[in-house]
Amino acid sequence: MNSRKHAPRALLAAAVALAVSTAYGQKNEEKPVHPGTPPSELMYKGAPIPIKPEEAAEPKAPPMTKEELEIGKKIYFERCAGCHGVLRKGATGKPLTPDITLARGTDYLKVFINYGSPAGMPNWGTSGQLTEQQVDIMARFLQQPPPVPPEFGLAEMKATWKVLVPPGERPKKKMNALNLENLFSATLRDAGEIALIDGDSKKIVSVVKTGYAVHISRLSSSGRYLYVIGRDAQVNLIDLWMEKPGNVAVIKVGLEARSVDTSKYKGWEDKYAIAGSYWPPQYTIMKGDTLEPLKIVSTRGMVVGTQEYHPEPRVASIVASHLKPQFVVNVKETGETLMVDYSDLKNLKVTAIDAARFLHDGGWDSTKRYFLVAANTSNKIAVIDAKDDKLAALVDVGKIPHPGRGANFVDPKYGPVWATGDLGDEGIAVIGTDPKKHKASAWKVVRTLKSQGGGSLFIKTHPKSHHLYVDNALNPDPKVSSTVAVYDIRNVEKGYTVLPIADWSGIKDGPRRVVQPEYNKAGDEVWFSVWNGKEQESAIVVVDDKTLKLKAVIKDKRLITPTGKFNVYNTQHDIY
Ligand code: DHE
Repeated sequence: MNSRKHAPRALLAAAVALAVSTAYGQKNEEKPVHPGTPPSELMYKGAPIPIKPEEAAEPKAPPMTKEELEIGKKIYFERCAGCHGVLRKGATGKPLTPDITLARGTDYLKVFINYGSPAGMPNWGTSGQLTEQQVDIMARFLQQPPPVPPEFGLAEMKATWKVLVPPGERPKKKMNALNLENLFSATLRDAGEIALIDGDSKKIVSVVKTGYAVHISRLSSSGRYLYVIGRDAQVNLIDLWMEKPGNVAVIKVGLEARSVDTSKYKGWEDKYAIAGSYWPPQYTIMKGDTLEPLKIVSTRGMVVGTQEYHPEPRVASIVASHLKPQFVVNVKETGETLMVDYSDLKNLKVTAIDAARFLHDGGWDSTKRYFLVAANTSNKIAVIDAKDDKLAALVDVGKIPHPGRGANFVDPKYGPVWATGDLGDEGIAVIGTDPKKHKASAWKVVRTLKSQGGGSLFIKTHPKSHHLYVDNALNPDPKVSSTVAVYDIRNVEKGYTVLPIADWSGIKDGPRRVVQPEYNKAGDEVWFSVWNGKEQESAIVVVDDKTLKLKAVIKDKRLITPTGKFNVYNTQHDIY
């Protein structure tokens, strides 16, 4: 039946996002209400986006009261937009535009929102997640033209931009006794903060206020400056040379964002920072030491392959090239990788490489010539050649690859390889990365390892280690999501050892998701977050990489919802 094919799918996805109505750690998160769709996928895609309802303009055709529209907007931006896009044109989720929803009508939509469907539509009404009134509001809201949040140009950015400590008033040399190279910046997601943790003593040195739901930290080329981006598109610049490292500048580059990096090419060290936004779809190049916005470039344009216009192509991962004065900017919905030459911002040269749709996260190969980026719901890894500025390959992998920055190691049989885990299945794709000496295996999946299951977010190794760690943070089985699998890269086919990280933390309650392995500078310790709800205790567990035994547990009241951790040295030098 046609109707079951289209509207339910669209609504399914909307509801999927709605299903994730509660962020991690809240009470019903372990209660999946999504028959047919793995909870891991739903949880990951359905994170609320930080656009405030009042920031979205009024829709034009409202057979709804103003109050109802506000409720609809709020529910949509908090629950649905992360998956379906702010403009409802579909992103990783299906489109929910009026041409689809109007044809279905209110009663039809209500039934689906209320009861769900075997295809995966959650039973929002009958599960009690939405009231009857909310179901009715959403059914009508989805037939309205999507409200459009405002643009965010130079004037808006400048209005948010603050230099808290001007460069001239900053220290001329490092004023603290910290071993900066082994410092970790840990995301405290739901606190809107990062914790700076001394890798040697494992003590929190400082907790710094940042944007809402911080996403990642990256280092300047020199290692002095730390850049942190929040989901609300706030960039914080932290000076690690200060006696107590803290914020020296702050700016908002939009309403929603995920990525930040800094210029690393010789002669341009610490000069520029770049941040990519989800809304508005654009990237912003800023002065490295003040965050002054210098150049804003929209990413709206045509999708690779179909060459149709997309109004909201979000900026996913960004990485700085070591080979040229270039930023590698990956645009999700159009599937283009933009090689942005920052040597002349007034005459900006951008090489647009057709990769594949849904570009997300990725990392360099060991030579730092090739950037391997997941085109996640296309189930591909795109290999970008940053020397010749072209696509080297598109590699088919498993379902929804999610590498973080991936893992580089030398495979005894196939030579240098890079690996990614999958969110959507249990596979780990090991891809050959050496087209010179191992031509036959270059850009091919040379091995597919089996992990503990789906829901893998991050994989990690270190040049000095012979271990490969794979988390399964979003696996629905708590036994899996609270542990980590380790492979011996000298014999990866031998299978994995499971480390009970969450048990080692001593924490008994909560989902205790084990997420994002990160090495210390020496490459002999691996840090894992034990990520619990905001009101619950969380921890960071440190494992001795040689013995695979517990080395330390970092617990502190301030350690609220730790997710990513970024070792200064490894992040600065792209070691993974
Ligand atoms: Fe992330 C990296 C986007 C959900 C933790 N995340 C990234 C990057 C992107 C991205 C584009 C790459 C940045 C770069 O390298 O420049 N993440 C998104 C989403 O759009 C998504 C799916 C949903 C959302 O609404 O945000 C999402 N991410 C999550 C989570 O749920 C995680 C687990 C916890 C959280 O903070 O919300 C999470 N993402 C991370 C981490 C990294 C990351 C820890 C960096 C990994 C690294 O080792 O570099």
